[in-house]
Amino acid sequence: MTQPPRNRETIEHIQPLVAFTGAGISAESGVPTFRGEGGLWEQRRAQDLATPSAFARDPQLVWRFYRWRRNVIGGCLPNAAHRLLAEMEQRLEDFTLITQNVDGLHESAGSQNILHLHGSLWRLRCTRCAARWEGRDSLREDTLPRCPECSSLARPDVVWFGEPLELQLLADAQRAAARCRTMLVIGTSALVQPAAQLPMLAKSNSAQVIELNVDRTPLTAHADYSIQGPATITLKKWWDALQNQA
Ligand code: BJW
Ligand code: ZN
Repeated sequence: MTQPPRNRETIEHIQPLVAFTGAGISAESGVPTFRGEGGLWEQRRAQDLATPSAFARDPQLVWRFYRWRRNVIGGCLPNAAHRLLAEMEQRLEDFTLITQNVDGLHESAGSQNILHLHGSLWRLRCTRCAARWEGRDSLREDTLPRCPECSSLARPDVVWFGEPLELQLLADAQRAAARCRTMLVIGTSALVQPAAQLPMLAKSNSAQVIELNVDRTPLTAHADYSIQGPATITLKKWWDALQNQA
């Protein structure tokens, strides 16, 4: 179905609520998405930049890509959709934010409890020991970042293709998806596993799944409602309609 929900629901009826976000929520902040027109993988091959073997082969190339992303995203601000999700966290008793995004804009908007399935662009980790650290400052272009504990090569603390998601994090996300009454799926192509299973998990446990996206995705046919349009507009419309029912 591609029309907005009638919103017979009130704030109580939609909880537990899970918001599950992807790159599309940050598109209106100027953050490039991955797929589709102008997406990162349109001009580049993911297997050359976002896999462990790419990093082993050419860490300079991979770090150049991540330094560039950090520079672009460092200049982006959260948008109205990020801010509204942060407000929902304050207003609702049972709200969970699950994101695939590594850009940090949910935190900048004020969201506090976030399950970051694919890590963070603003954290680094050691390729040898267990060290992990925040690294927001710009990274020198002439040298590769090193671990402060053991001086081994550092890598972005993100999840690349072929790498497992952090077990506890995935379990927490699956638990939230399985117990929610409503899941908002915002700005994701719903292609990348295992994250893409979360809406289906919610659905198979009788949640209402509402997709907010500018385009159709493989999830569209399974969603209870699919609201087409930019997230800043559709999320506000959905939330405002809910307030008017209260
Ligand atoms: C808007 C909008 C607006 C725009 N408003 N909407 C074959 C079949 C099935 C699975 C596999 C397979 N081959 C390989 C796999 C597994 C693989 C996978 O899923 N591949 C598929 C692509 C085929 N998955 C993995 O490898 C994962 N790990 C794994 O499976 O481990 C198994 C394992 C177990 C035990 C031991 C070892 C391994 C890991 C996946 C990691 C993904 N990493 C990335 C990079 C993160 C770091 C970085 O940023 O560099 O995560 S890839 C990239 O895709 C990033 C994203 O989080 C993720 C999802 O993308 P997202 O968010 O959906 O963005 P887009 O660009 O795709 O979509 C944007 C959407 O927004 C679009 O729909 C637009 O229409 C919409 N939009 N503007 C609303 N204003
Ligand atoms: Zn180390």
